[in-house]
Amino acid sequence: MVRLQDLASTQLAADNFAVLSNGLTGASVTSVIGNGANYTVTVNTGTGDGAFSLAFGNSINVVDSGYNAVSNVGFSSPTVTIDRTLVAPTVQVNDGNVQRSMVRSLRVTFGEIITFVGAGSAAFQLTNNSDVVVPGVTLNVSAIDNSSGVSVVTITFSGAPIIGGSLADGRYRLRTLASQVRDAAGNALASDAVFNFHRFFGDINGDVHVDIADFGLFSSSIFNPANYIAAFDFNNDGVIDIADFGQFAVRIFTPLP
Ligand SMILES: [Ca+2]
Ligand SMILES: [Ca+2]
Ligand SMILES: [Ca+2]
Repeated sequence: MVRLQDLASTQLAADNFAVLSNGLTGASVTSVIGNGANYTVTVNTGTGDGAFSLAFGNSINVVDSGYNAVSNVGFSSPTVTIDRTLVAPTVQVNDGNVQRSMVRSLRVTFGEIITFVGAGSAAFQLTNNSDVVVPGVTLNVSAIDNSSGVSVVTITFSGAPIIGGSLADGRYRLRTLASQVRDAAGNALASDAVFNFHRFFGDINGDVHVDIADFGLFSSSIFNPANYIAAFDFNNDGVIDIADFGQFAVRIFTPLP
């Protein structure tokens, strides 16, 4: 409802109003009903997420009760937020380093504040790249951290296949289940969000091969506490030694299954 004082003789039309939108596509005034000082302005909010407000666009044909032209109508509505979608999350492996030699955590960042429908652990699924759930691996999902203004959770792993805190060698897929996440407006993901990654012990540069490029760094780290590289510590015992080298040696120049 728009109340415009002193416009008692004016018939306003859609083109007297302007929709100021941010992020919305195609927001526009669809009808203006009323006369004199009171109008109901209906706005089609278009598509997408964003916000809009309604303002007076021009004063064409606007006169006051004395039929004097009105040139400066001060009107703007409160801003209305429109949220129709849940932004898909992004996933970071470990701390964001390219290495895939030890995969000990995944950091899932949503584009906004979310809540889980059930337990956080029920919102994620770890499969191989054929979508078969990886047996024996438990996903430990942290509490939601909203301190950055968006929701972030960290996933770590436990279970028999986990050695040194890391997933075993393999090609993986983290699936964020659309049915288990909602934004503040109650929106769900349009579909499950899928993130593909791999783990291959020794692959310090993340190129899915364990080869001479990786060996260069491994050799600088073995028996050299001053150059300890945690991503080469297969058994996570704080040293890079023959036990870790044994694991590196059986993989070099072999393909990741
Ligand atoms: Ca949203
Ligand atoms: Ca490599
Ligand atoms: Ca070690």
